[in-house]
Amino acid sequence: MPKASWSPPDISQAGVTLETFILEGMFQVPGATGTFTSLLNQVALAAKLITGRVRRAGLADVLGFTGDTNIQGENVQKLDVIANGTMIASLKRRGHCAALASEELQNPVFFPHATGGYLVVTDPLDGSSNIDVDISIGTIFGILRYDRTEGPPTEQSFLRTGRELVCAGYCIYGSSTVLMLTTGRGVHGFTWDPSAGEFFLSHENVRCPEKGNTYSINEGNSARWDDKVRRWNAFIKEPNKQDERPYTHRYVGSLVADAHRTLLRGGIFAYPPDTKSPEGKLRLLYEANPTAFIFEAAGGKASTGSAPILDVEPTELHARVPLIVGSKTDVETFERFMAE
Ligand code: AFP
Repeated sequence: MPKASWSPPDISQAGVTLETFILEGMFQVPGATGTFTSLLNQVALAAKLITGRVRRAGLADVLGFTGDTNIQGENVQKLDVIANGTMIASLKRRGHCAALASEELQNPVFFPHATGGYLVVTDPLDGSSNIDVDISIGTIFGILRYDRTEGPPTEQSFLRTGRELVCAGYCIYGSSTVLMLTTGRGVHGFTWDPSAGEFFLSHENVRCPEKGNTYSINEGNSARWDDKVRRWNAFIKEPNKQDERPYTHRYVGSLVADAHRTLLRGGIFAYPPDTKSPEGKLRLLYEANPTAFIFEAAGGKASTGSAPILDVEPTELHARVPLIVGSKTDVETFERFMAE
């Protein structure tokens, strides 16, 4: 009989909850007041509540459209509204978040009674078109510090580069629910255990592989790409054993899912500009910046094709940007084609 390769997990390693992990991080910061820790816990609470709604969606009459369109001109799904409302309610509660900018709302939501100095940017439910067909979706968020001595925040307060994020993360509602998080030093992942009602540390100090062999792009847009993107796309599919070409193609159509796979396995995700979306399709503040912040913290790279995403100066709340993220080598190869 073949020897079993599985042995029971080391029970002594179980039990680092997200809350414990965040608290222990706070204890390492001299003078920390607990505000940031508490804010992060509220973001995690929203993720817990949203995962509950997502998991029961087919039973709770929350699938399908509301009949409205959002600021992006997209049809709003019932779960989009629920996720957005959950995020707002959760962040309003403790008064650490002074204002929130969301994909779902034309203008930021201001919390006038807040005393804390943080701003949150979020896509509360990314990948909406996948909701009704049970494909992975997620929540993306980023946290910026806000100097309260400057008076109440305005829309302008959000228009800062991704370098100024103090924290970014996403929660993927996939085959399991996983929350990935970074404050810039290391990326860590926590898996939701519904029986315990807790997120437990499951991916410690994630590093994006230096190079992968998977590419992720909406190939249906190829007629709209420019020649440089087409040349890169042809290159990635050319056979060449030395650098593992042709790459395998994977595309979910939820940024969270495509980014999560790319972060863990390596390779590249690209949403370049095309004739339909000349500025790119993805939103800078609450999709591209948090994703870029995570990839950089994990040793990967995030680019517009010619410059780091984190250096892009936002011109408006819902600005769009080309987004190329993944393994350092793979993103550099893409940039080389764009520079030719
Ligand atoms: P939806 O939330 O409208 O489904 O958009 C998802 C998204 O913003 C991002 O999550 C995907 O990576 C990208 O759009 C997919 O866009 P295409 O459908 O054009 O490939």
